[in-house]
Amino acid sequence: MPAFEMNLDGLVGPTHNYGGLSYGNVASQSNSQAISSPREAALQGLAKMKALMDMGFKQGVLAPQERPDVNALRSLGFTGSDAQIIERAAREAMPLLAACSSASSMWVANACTVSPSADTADGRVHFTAANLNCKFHRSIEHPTTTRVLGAMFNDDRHFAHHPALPAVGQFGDEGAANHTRFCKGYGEPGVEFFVYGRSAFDSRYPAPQRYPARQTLEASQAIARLHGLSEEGVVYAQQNPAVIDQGVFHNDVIAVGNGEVLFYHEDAFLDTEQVLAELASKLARRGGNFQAVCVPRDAVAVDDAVRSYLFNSQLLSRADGGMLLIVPEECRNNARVWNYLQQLTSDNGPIREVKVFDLKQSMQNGGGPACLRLRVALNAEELAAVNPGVILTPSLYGTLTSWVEKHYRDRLTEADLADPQLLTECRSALDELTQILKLGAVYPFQLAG
Ligand code: SUG
Repeated sequence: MPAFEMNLDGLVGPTHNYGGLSYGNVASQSNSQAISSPREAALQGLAKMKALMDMGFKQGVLAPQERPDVNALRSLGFTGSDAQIIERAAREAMPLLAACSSASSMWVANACTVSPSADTADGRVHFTAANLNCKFHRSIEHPTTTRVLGAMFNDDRHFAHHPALPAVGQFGDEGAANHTRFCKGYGEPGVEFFVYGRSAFDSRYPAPQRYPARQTLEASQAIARLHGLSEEGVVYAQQNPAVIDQGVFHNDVIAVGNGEVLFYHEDAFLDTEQVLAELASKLARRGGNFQAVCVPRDAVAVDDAVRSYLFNSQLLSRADGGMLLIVPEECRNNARVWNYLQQLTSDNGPIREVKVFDLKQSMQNGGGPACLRLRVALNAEELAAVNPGVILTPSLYGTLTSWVEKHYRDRLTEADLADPQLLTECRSALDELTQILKLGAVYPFQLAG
């Protein structure tokens, strides 16, 4: 049966702003309090989705979340009407209002971990929403994420949904950003590669000194168990703690893989040789020929990788078998990275082509092309079971563009978050969106009562 990889991109929500909320994420910290443009952010994301659709890739849309999250503020002791809650939080606890207003669910590489049916014990596609436990503003995403994924992949015969892992740092889970699947073909059993930043229960593992390691080994192991993955189909690797301390807060900031190819930085992992050998031998037992493309630190330093987001790119299989790398504009603006990319595509390796996208609004918060998409490998029968409302078509692209232009502000500052009208705008936009995407009721304001 034919199989595909579908990219689901997060639609940027109407409250996109620069809250400086992610310690350890250099871009989020350095653009704190900059003026954002939610409208431009959403249109930049839609332009990337359209370009991939036009190139023939399967492309879907993942809906944003209701923000500000007044229920989260209620759980922190704010009372009264929604407007009163927002006004009081703005007066007394602006950092909490900013956290509850973040549009961070746009980075859907962190929405969940997905294991395709060819890898799982029960032959279904498994999804586990990420608890995103390291940052408060992200930890409030998973209940809605689970409902949205349930509405998109709504067929028990093909899709299994697991709630997020326990909400403690020991099971800190950041979803697909630390998970890569290698395979010969998307419909064939593959090797799932889990990269963690620390162990929560075993002090023999090293850990970063400066910035947090968001993903634990124990969280990755729990996901593999929940999804029914077999020992032969899993490889665990520890991220190099030194690169976390240089701003590599997820593995997808330093490595990306697709099919039989891993594109990674020389400093990405601990015990690199052993990790590569295990990937190669496990993939060989699945019939695949593992190819590792290493970017040497002499060509691109970790700092250049973090600033340009070279590795936060999408690695896609073209119909002719060559691979295409989708990179952010910041890669072209960095001479070392751009020179490296010119050489990479001319040396007859697996990566043949580079395409550049302007995603500046998201990039300024540390979210590149790969952060904005969730990959789901599906066979033809499973693809037919996906809610068709979320699959991008030229007409849906047109509808979503007009929807953004109708509902989104062009400019947002921290002071604007204090305006209760923003919640009203967000709710009316999302109410319309659930009808456009045929999701049913998924948001707290639609479920209340
Ligand atoms: O979790 N930024 C996100 C960026 C996530 C990127 N995702 C991947 N690498 N897959 C984060 O740090 C910043 C929000 C703010 O500061 O306003 C933020 O949450």
